[in-house]
Amino acid sequence: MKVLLACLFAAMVGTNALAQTPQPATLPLIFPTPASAQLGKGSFSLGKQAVLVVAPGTEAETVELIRSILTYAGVENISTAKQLPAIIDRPYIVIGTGDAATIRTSLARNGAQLNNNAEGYTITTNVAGNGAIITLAGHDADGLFHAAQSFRQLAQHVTIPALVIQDQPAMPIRGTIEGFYGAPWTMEARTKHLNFLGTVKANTYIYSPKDDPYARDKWREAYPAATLAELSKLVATAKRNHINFVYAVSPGPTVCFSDPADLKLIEQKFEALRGIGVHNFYVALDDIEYTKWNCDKDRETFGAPSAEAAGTAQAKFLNAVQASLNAHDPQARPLIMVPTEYYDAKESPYKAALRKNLDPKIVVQWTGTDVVPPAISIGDAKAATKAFGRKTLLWDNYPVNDYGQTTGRLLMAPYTRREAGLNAELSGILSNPMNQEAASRPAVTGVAAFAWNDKGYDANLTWHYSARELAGGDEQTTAALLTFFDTQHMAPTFGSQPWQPQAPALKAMLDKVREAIAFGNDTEKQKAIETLNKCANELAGASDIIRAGVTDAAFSAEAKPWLDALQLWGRSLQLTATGLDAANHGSNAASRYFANAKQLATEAAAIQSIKGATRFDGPIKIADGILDTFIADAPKLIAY
Ligand code: 14T
Repeated sequence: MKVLLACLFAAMVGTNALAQTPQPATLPLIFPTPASAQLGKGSFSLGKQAVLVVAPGTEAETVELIRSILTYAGVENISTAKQLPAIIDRPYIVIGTGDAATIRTSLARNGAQLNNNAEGYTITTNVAGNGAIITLAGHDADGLFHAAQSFRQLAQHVTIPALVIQDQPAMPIRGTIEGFYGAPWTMEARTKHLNFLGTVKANTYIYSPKDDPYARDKWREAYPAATLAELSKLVATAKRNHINFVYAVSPGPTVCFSDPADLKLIEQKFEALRGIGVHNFYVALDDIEYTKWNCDKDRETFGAPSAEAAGTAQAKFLNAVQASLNAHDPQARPLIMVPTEYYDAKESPYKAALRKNLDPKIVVQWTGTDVVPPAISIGDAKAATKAFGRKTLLWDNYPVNDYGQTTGRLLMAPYTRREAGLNAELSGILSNPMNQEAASRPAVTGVAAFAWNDKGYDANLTWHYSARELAGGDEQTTAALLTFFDTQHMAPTFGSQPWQPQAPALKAMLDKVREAIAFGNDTEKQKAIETLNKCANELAGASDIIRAGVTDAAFSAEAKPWLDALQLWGRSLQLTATGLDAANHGSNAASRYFANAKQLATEAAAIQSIKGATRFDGPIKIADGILDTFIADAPKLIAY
């Protein structure tokens, strides 16, 4: 184990490849946390030769995925066999779904039961003869794909312990809704996102960018053939990753609910997307005026405009859309909608009308007790179930950064304050991410992991996992990323109180420095200033480490102004530390250091977000309220 000197986020481990003596087997950490994982006896290494036993009916792409995992883990020669032989002389990997006899036999041989839940899977690993038997058994094709994702993490260990994993999702719907204002993701970003979603056992991506004109302002117009061709590629990428691609239309600003011609236009829009393989549709009715009609016919049909009349009109319209989906597509999944009152679960005439009239099959989304709530409890979700007349699908407005309070911010704190046990009251959770796709992954990883296993979810460990993933496993880059995330920890609400504090790790360190300077003896003061200096070096160096170390260059590109600003703020803190050291030694050189620190802080605070990257442009914020305050206060702490 190598221990790196670090201040805020120490690199915990190096590699255990250097372990000299045999170590006891340890339980591997897998994300999302499996429903259950138990160590057996012994452990083994994959080595250079392995045999793959593929049960009939296994998806070719999953077989390829498992082959690439083995190759990445160092297996040079993968042969195949139809079944397990009597004598095992190397690792055998048996893969398939529960309906295959091979799988049943292999599980039985390992004393494990097949998982019986949709998307569930069982993994057993056992030492056998001079080799091992690894069984990846999916309840269904999705389950086997998820098993492969867990195996990817297991195979990164130099030694793999004997174990049994039984795993299945706590919530049936997990993933993201590209539902923000401002620059939509590029097709390339979406492709990477879908590939990423597959790795965190998500199963849903909803296409609903507010700024796609053909989905909102010009919803009545057909997509240009070129756009449809690009969307078609995305749908295929989603399918490969066992992600349900859902297409959303937002007709609210102009739709005439009682006009059959508008229903027909929605059908045509969906028909075009069905042509490229979409079988799940969505109608978004958020952020519209519901106390006026868009046409006279609605007044004739539903009476004077009111919230209640809007609820009835929307429900009838959506029921017709649902009926049409049933009629046109035997594979159709239930329609999903977001209502106009999506931001609370309070009883109201609108919600009562919706509840009373809306086809019970239709899935309803809701964001919590506010558009961006401070927390979400089981009680909140229960109230939503009651108000909307069905279990809701949570639209979680985290880490979305398209509203005023998020100007100049990336939202990179761990995903927290959602109560364990929400799985009993929600059909699932979809995260509304940031305009920055790669930077959204830590939060989305949290959402997917929580929705997979809310009771076993650990926010901090999952956050570390997501940093390690972005860092391609490199510990120094992981630590630098976590240092950076800490400076983007603040999560605003729609109110004045943030729901996540800014820079808690940095604040804890700076607080200690302040206390040592105020209360400490000479040695303690000196030590505190040294610590400060070390942390400042880390802040100042993090950006270059990140730029050199992240595996997806898109992350550094999206975060460019933040990384630039972090570097300057770090240098400003370095000068501050040097200034404090000088002051502590009674040297009036301190004033020059402090002045330079101030100059750099001013430069750092002037850095602007990339024009047009988010809905609101503005100055980049780095650990605001923490770092700026300390740098401003430092010259007053020690008399010189
Ligand atoms: F439908 C929803 F669940 C929802 O959240 N709608 C929008 C969403 O597109 C946006 O990304 C999100 C965060 O800003 O909030 C909703 O948009 C609003 C809502 C407001 F109350 C934008 C401005 C508001 F004042």
